[in-house]
Amino acid sequence: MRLNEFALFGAKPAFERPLPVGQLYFPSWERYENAFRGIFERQYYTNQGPLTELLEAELAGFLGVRHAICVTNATIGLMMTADAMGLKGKVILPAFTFIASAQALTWAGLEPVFCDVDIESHHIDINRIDDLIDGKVSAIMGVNLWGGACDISLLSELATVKGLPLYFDSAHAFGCEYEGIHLGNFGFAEIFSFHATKILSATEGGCICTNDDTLAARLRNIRSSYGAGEPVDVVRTANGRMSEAQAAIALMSLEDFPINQKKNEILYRRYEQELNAIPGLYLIAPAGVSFSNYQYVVCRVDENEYGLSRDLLIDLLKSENILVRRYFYPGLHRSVPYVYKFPEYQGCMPNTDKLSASCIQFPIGALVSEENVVRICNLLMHAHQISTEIRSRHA
Ligand code: T4K
Repeated sequence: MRLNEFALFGAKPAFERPLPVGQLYFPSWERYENAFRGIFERQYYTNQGPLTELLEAELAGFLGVRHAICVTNATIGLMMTADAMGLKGKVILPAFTFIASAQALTWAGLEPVFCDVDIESHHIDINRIDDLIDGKVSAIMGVNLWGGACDISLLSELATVKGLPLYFDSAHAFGCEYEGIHLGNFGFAEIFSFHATKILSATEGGCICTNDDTLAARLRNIRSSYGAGEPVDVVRTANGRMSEAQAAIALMSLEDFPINQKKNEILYRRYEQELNAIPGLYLIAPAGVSFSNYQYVVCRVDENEYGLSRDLLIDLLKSENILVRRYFYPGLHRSVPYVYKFPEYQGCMPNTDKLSASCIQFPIGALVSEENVVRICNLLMHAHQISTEIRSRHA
């Protein structure tokens, strides 16, 4: 390919319809219509209706967990969990995650303590946690990223030794297994996201999983009086209810999970095969899990080897209608408001800084085919081959 065959330099975009990174697995119109007809016939739209009850039972059965508590979205689930666990003071979490992981703590009146991540796995660097623990730290929150997981065994061991409760933001990890056990069963609680861009979708939605009956009772009371069961003492309540419309979509999505996971895996393997031949692009394998949902295709761009910076590559691909993203940018320690509140973190998160400057997420999910993956990778190879020209023309 020559320079003027790229859309960035005037050609027609390679893809007519934009290819997003989000999963966007949705049921057929007929299934959707049928489910919604039921809701409208019952004239019962929210407040722990029959579909939400059914979804909670099905999720608990699928994951093998005692309690699956459905909520409006994962962010409110994270806020409610911090409150229900009675956390005070500070909570340790990785600096390389989505802003909601930290903002949920801020909403719960807690101070996030940022920990750098492991450069290979992208997960919290367990060796750095000890130095961050002081008398004010009341918990550790692991974040399970990219369809992978933290080193849960080591993290649990450390939390036990330090006498700190451990819980997980598992927004990316629905359906994944660690040593053959579904995520959702680890720590005090795990929170999943059912956002449209996740493999299990309720358009918006989420779920808190726990095997702790007391915590579950508190969470149900905090969520709202509906579906709460026995009232228990909680400091505050909220409205974190999942509507029947959300539950209907999530039920169909759960039914489709095996097919959608398989499709993702096939696409991931195709990326793996194609990217292997391109210098400077390194695909990140889902860390630590025995089974992955392959929800994200994350790649590290080595600018020197590939020939283009990560950000120039993003501009190039977006102009071709390949809507790649740079999750997570910037690291939380450089994000507002934390960059102003905690200037002491600057310079202390070298791995988070490296990853947020070099990671790129490629499209995967319902709207992507194997043929699309091959075309994307061909473009990537061609861009590498004429990277010097691209750089000088773009300067
Ligand atoms: N913890 C972690 C580690 C998380 O990653 C997240 C959320 C949370 C907690 C909180 O979970 P929730 O409270 O959201 O349940 C997205 C999502 O909004 C967010 O859920 C997700 N993580 C985050 C990583 O990404 P954006 O703003 O970067 O993506 P967005 O909505 O622009 O969508 C991505 C792509 O998908 C775009 O190319 C457009 C396309 N798209 C998206 C939607 C929603 C469509 O084509 N159609 C659609 O309907 O945040």
